[in-house]
Amino acid sequence: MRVLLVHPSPLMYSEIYLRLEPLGLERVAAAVRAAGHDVRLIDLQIFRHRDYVRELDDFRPDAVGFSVNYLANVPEVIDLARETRLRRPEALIFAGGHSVSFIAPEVLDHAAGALDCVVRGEGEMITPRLLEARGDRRLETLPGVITRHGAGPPPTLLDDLDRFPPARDLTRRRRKYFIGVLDPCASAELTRGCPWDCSFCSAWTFYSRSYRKVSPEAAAEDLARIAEPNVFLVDDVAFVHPEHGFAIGAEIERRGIRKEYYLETRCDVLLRNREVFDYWKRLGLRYMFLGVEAIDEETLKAHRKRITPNENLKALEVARELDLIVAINVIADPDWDERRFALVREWALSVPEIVHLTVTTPYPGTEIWFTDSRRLTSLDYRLFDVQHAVVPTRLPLRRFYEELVSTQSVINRKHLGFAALRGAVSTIMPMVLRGQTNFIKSLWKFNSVYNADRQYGDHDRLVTYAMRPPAASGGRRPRPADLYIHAPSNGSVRETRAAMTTHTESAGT
Ligand code: B12
Ligand code: SF4
Repeated sequence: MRVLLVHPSPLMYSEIYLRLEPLGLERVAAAVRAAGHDVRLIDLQIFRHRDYVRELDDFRPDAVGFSVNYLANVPEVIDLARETRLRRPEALIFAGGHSVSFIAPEVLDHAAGALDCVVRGEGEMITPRLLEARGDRRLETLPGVITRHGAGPPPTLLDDLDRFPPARDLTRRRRKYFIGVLDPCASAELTRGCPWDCSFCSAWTFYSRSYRKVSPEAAAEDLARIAEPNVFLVDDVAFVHPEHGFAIGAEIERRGIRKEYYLETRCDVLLRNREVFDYWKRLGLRYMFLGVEAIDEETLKAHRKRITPNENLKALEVARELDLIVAINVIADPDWDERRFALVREWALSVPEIVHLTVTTPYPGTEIWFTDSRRLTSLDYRLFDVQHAVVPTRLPLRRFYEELVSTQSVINRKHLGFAALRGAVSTIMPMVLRGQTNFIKSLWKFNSVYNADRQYGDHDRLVTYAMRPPAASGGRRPRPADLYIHAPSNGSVRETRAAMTTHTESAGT
């Protein structure tokens, strides 16, 4: 069967800093290809809609699958599915991925028949079975599959992450993938899931709080296959188990793999497992992203981050000692006033790290989607991108965006100002000489993307597909299991317990 897999366009507020390969879709593609199908993949972060239409006409797929990891992409994917139905009426058209897993019935309703089904959860095991069942009227008997007529049993977790290494050969124009100065940059996965349970996050609910590891041999084998000199590690929290990081490192050394790496982790994990990060520094670790989220105790508790401001500060010191380029995230609450923005600006300028601001956003799949009693001010999927306020702001909305943008631009100037750029010339010049210009182009985009008028104006756009607000919960916290997408497997429960034992010792909870 001819199968076309599609990744939607980038969200404009992230395109300045990065553009990364659709790793999840590449893994689904690998599984589908292993089942004997002819597979193509098109990434609309790079290609245009007209390229997609051309691909439909040339390749004439029997099945088309869309990846919907991001809520903000929902309207685009529904429109693409409708267009696809017109051009390929007999094709099996489906969607899968992180966000759509939490809102499958409403997306099927919006699509009004343009989507045959939504696949909840991990796609590797179920997609080949779904293709086999094409034409069967009872697709919804398959695990994780939802149609307008019913839903199959909950999806199960992939028992072995070593299977189906990403089909990177299917992504075209790979030189377009980059993150900051890591240009070009590939992506890889060493672990999947997160054992913590922050109230604003859906990474743990999607994977039912499981935590699984790729074997050191398979991880190194995958890295060895990567042609790019730089690698973004997509793990939610890198090196929760230091011995796993050391074992992969040993394989990397044995094979003589030399790359530069970017990873994301928690401050307490860095404090506890400093040696493994130190070791990876020697292997090529260059960038680290730390989810600090808040600078005061009360907000950290509200996020259930299970860490103190003091631990966060200590972790920043450790990262500085390791001489890594560190970016940190702080969550701006719509309740912030001018004084609070000023405080954060002052703090951000006082630390050498790159501070990134996102806006508190209750998402389907998170606990705050149910508990945040504040009324949603928008049901436009496109605004749920952590750069817009979708609950009432204390400041007038426009003023809120002015404060947000001015805080972001002060921080941006600190890192990308003339003096900072002069220091980066030695990094940039070789890239330019190699024709790698993603990073250099991104330097001039800030003002056109982060712009209070534009962000405020986004609220006036016509809403064709409105989100379904959460059922009234009276502000009650839902049971974790009610948020989970997958039915946890025995192996994954064992792994999670092991991860949590280490975590509990450190957090004292
Ligand atoms: C890596 C990552 C990124 C990369 C994205 C790379 C890319 N192009 O896809 C970068 C750094 C660019 C990124 C950016 C952002 N991200 Co992000 N990201 C992640 C992260 C940590 C891992 C995703 C990943 O690669 N996993 C590994 C692969 C193998 O899994 P996967 O993609 O989920 O795919 C599997 C399944 O979902 C499914 N599947 C996926 N596609 C399809 C398609 C079909 C047809 C089928 C059947 C199945 C299927 O099968 C795959 C294999 O099992 C997730 C958290 C998480 N754990 O999921 C957050 C996450 C997805 N990101 C999130 C957010 C908020 C963002 C940003 C908006 C943040 C910002 N500050 O701007 C931006 C927006 C990016 C954009 N669209 O332009 C949120 C999503 C929120 C939401 N509900 O929309 C998440 C859940 C993080 C969180 N803690 O809440 N992100
Ligand atoms: S530690 Fe990170 S990935 Fe895990 S639940 Fe918290 S925010 Fe999400």
